Amino acid sequence: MGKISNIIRGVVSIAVIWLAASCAPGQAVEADYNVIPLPHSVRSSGSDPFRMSASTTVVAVDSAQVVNAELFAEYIKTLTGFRLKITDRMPSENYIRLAASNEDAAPESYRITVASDSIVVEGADAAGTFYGLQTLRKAIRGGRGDDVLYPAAVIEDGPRFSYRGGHLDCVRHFFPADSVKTYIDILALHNINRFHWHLTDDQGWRIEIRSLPELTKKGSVRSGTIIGNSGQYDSVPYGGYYTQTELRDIVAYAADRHITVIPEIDLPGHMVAALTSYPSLGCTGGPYEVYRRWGVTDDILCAGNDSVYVFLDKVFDEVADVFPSELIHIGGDEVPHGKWEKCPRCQAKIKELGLKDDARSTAVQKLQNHIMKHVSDRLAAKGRRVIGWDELIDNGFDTTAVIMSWRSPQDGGQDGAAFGYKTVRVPNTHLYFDYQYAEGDTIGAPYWRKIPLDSVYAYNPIPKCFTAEQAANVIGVQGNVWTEFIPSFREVQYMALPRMAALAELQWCDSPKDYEAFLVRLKYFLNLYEEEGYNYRPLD
Ligand code: TNX
Repeated sequence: MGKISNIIRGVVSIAVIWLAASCAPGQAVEADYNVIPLPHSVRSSGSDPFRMSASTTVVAVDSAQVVNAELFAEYIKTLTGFRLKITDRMPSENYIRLAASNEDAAPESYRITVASDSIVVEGADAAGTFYGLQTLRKAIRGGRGDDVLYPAAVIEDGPRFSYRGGHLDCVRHFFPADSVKTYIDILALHNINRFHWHLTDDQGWRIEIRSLPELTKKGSVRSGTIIGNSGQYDSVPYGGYYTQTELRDIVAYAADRHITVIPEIDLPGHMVAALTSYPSLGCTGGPYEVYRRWGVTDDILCAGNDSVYVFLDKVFDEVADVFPSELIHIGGDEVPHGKWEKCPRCQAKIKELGLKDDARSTAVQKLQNHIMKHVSDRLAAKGRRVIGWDELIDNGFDTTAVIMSWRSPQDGGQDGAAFGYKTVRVPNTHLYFDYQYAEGDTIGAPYWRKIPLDSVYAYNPIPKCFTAEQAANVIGVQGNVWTEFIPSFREVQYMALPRMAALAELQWCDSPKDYEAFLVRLKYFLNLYEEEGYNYRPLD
């Protein structure tokens, strides 16, 4: 009997200890608002902190805020292990309330008010609320399973640039839809709001166009790939493309994260995959072969062939149908005009249009402008606007186009902003994340220029010599990840991270110039990469 009661007593006391442990407040870690990008202003209010725990409720009323709340709950689960409840009814305390009522504020801005019993995140719009939640997420500096103590404060924040871009080339190497979604998650973590998606090039056509089935049937596969820079080729067929169902799904996935997908159909050069699919689109009629190596080729769309314009109409009608973005990227880079000089149909077109060399552009450059303008007009009729590489300026495109400035003046590039164009700056001297970080690297493009983290951070999107008007033309900044030398998605992440963190501050903060302070914030930010399972280049 005594033995049994001892056993019972033992079991009871274990149960009591277990109950006490599970009801007692857990450990807590203190949050820190020194995140990336650094918020504009943080005013501490000195009262007790807010304690976020498994019993905290997120209050979201309208559908956009419910999406924000669900994403936030996922982020917090990854970092803490507990899942926040979401409700549309206000509890009396211990809640995080999401609102988009701060209507006078600038787009995408937010205010967070942290008190001991609640946090209120007020966005100027749903995107602003999302960025506020990102700040709360990023403020957690570790401690899985622990509660989080948010210091009482008022945080006011908003972006410097309205266009904050991240680019990915899914042609030179193909990354399946799930990887693209992960890339979008990575962009969202950096408060980036535009995903520039490079979908066509010489080495593959990666977007389903239902009225032109050969584009993906033939054009999405190359018969082999150059091995590194060696001049040797493998003979492994390489391909892939996104169906329109996948594309729409990705557009919606990005929209939930307040990211607009800008598709790029690169023309009239970088088109060998399309020429292989429909050889009559070229000046010579081919035959063509989906490119197995990198670089620039003379084979481009024939601008004297009327069926090329019909082809482009079909492509862009479907592109506009799948992608709701106002801006559609039409490429325009690296176009040798040799074939047009010799092509009787192109020469006839030049004559017909009365194109002549002048100080700004040659006749063939103007012919390129004609084909770009055709696409632009078609898209304008649908309420869209084109964005293209800075070669558009040389060819004489009018200022309705947004210019993506990639070349430095030494490479013949012109800054659109100085010429009156709305401009996104993505200089290959600072913001090309395909370039290796440092001498001796084995991952990434082995070009002579190396782009270390500090040189990304040092980039100044608005040169001192700009007038106020020119400065106002700079609508944003972007980082590009071309993938000639980046075969896997793990390596894409390594090349982008942490340079994208430096980019995020260029895009968001007014004057991100204290590199040492950035590095301190970055040390904690890298924990987020770890927790999310992202691959990144460790700091030197
Ligand atoms: C130039 S940037 C290109 C791309 C290459 C890249 C490599 C631009 C408009 N054209 O086709 O992939 O350099 O860094």
